[in-house]
Amino acid sequence: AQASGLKTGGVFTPTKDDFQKVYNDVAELLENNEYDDGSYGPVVVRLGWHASGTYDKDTKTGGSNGATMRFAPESDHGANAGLKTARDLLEGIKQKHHWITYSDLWTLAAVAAIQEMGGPKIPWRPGRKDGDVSACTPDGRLPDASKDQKHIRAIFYRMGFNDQEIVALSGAHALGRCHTDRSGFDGPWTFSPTMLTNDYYKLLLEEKWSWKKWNGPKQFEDVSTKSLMMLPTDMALIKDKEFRKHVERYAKDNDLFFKDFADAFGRLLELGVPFEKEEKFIFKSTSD
Ligand code: ZEM
Repeated sequence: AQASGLKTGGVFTPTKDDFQKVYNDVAELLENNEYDDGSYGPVVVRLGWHASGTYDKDTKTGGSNGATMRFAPESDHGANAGLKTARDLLEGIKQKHHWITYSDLWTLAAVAAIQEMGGPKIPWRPGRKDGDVSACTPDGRLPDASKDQKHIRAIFYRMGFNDQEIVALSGAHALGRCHTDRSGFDGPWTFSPTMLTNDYYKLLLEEKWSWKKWNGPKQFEDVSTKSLMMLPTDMALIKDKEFRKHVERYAKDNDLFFKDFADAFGRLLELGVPFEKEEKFIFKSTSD
C-alpha cells in the first residue's frame, strides 16, 4: 500500500493520515460476533493498559515504551493471561503497516477501541520505540484484584496517579468481562460491555452486592440479577471514603467521567515515553 508519509533520504516519516489509516484498520477488526460480547474492543483496551501500567516513576522503568509484553517472562505474568488474543489480532495490522512500532500500535489500538465503543476522544502521539527482552518488567507491577484500597493506592501512586485519576481509570470496567480461564474471575461488570458509559459507577452505588457462592476466587454478584460482577478491588472504591466521593461524581455526570477518563487514560499510555514531539493527534472515529 502506498503510504502518504514523505520519504526523506529513504526514511519513511509517517504523518497523521498514516496513523489514521492504522486507526481505521484497527476499528474494522474490533467487531466480531464470534468473540465474547461481539467485540475485541475490551481486550484491546486491556492490552494498552497492561503494556502501560507497569510504569514505576521512581526508577523510570516499565510503561508502554518497549512493548516488552511480546517477550517471556512478561507475556507469562499471570496478570497478562489472555492478552495474546489482542496481540495476535494486532499482528496483521503490524504486517500491513510495518513502519509502526508495536508500542505505538498497541496504545493507538487502545485509543481506537475506546473511541469505537462510544467513549471520548483520546489525544495520542507517536514516538514509542520497541525494546528487547532485557527491558521486561518484574512480575507484580499490575494490580491484584483480590486486594484492598491500600494495594490499589500503592500500585497506582507508583505510576504517579492520584485518587481521582484511579477512580476515573477504573470506569474502564464498564467494558468487557472476566474469564475463568484467564484471571479465574467470571462475568461482566455492566449490561453493555461493549459500550463505554458511567454505568460501572452507577451499578456500584445502586445495586446491592453480595459474595458469589462458588468454587472460584472471591468476587461479588448483584443480588437482583446475579448476572453482573464486581472484584474486591472494585468494591474498595465505594468502601474507601476518598475513592467513593469520585465514584459518586462520575455516577452523576457521564460528561465529567469522559473528560477525566480521557485525561487519565491518555496520560497512562504516555508514562515513561521519551517523546521528541509535543503534537498530539485526535483520530476521527468511524461514526464521525
Ligand atoms: Zn481491569 N481487569 N483491572 N482495568 N480490565 C480485568 C478486565 C479488564 C483489574 C483487574 O484485576 C482485572 C483497570 C484496572 C484494574 C480492563 C481495563 C482496565 C480482569 C478480568 C481483571 C481480573 C481479566 C480476564 O479474566 O479476562 C484491577 C485489579 C484493576 C485496578 C485495581 C484499568 C485501569 C483499566 C483500563 C483503563 C478491561 C477493558 C477489562 C476487560 C477485558 C476483557 O477481555 O473483556
